[in-house]
Amino acid sequence: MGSGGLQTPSWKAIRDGLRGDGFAIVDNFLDGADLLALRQECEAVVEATLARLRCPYSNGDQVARVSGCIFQPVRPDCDGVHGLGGYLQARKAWPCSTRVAELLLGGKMRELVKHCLGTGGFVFNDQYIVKPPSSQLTAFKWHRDSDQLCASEVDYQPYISVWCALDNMTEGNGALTLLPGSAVSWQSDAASARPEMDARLCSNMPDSTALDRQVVANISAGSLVVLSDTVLHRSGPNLSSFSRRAWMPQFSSKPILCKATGCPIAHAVPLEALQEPGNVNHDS
Ligand SMILES: O=C(O)CCC(=O)C(=O)O
Repeated sequence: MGSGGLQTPSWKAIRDGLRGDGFAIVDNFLDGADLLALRQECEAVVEATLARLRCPYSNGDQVARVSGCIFQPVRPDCDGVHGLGGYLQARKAWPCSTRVAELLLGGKMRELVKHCLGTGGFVFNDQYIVKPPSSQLTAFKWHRDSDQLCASEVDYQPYISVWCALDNMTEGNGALTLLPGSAVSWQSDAASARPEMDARLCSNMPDSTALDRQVVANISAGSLVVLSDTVLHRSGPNLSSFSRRAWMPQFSSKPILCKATGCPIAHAVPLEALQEPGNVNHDS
């Protein structure tokens, strides 16, 4: 954490942040080559998504309306994607980049996940959040990432979101804003988290006194925020003249499954099943 330059993060500080505040900021996690690959993949994924949705990127409000500013490299509903082989197959095909797959599944990310979750973890989801320029419709209201998993048909498991800034973040372009201490106390097992999860369902708007504590993550490109799936956060609209891009892979402690079918509700790619950290075999 802390100041400038690529260095080994303080894992303890990250864990303490996650458990205490519900999030932790890690400066300069990505290097220049990571950023370049992510920005290139991001551009290709946005282009492919908007072509499918028949939406021009020049109309920021329309982009925000049709995409919700969310762009997924591998859509969970594609046939055959759920297994490890299927996921890796999809992740090496256009518009995805091999270099980003190596980052997502490789040593640096696996170490971060292991320190945060205490286990090897599973890739649960992977998405870009791109706010087109000058659009009021690009704000995200206060929410917790796992709000949508409170449905009783989902077998909830705790997870983290690794929100990586691909551009310098400011209040003017819609930086992430978090409420420290708003997360359900960190549990690595779902059974203990569940009652607290259910109790907080109706409490997504922080009271005005709590708002004094909100933290705007004015972080630079290459830095990241690790969030508990239960911490309250929001982001403002992008009123700048440039796109605002973030990459947000999510990692669960166990597969997150639909109770009725036993299928993953998004992905469930076991990081520990991959052999050499940093050396992803795309043919496995
Ligand atoms: O990137 C952002 O501005 C916020 C994204 C977010 O909160 C989410 O995807 O849950």
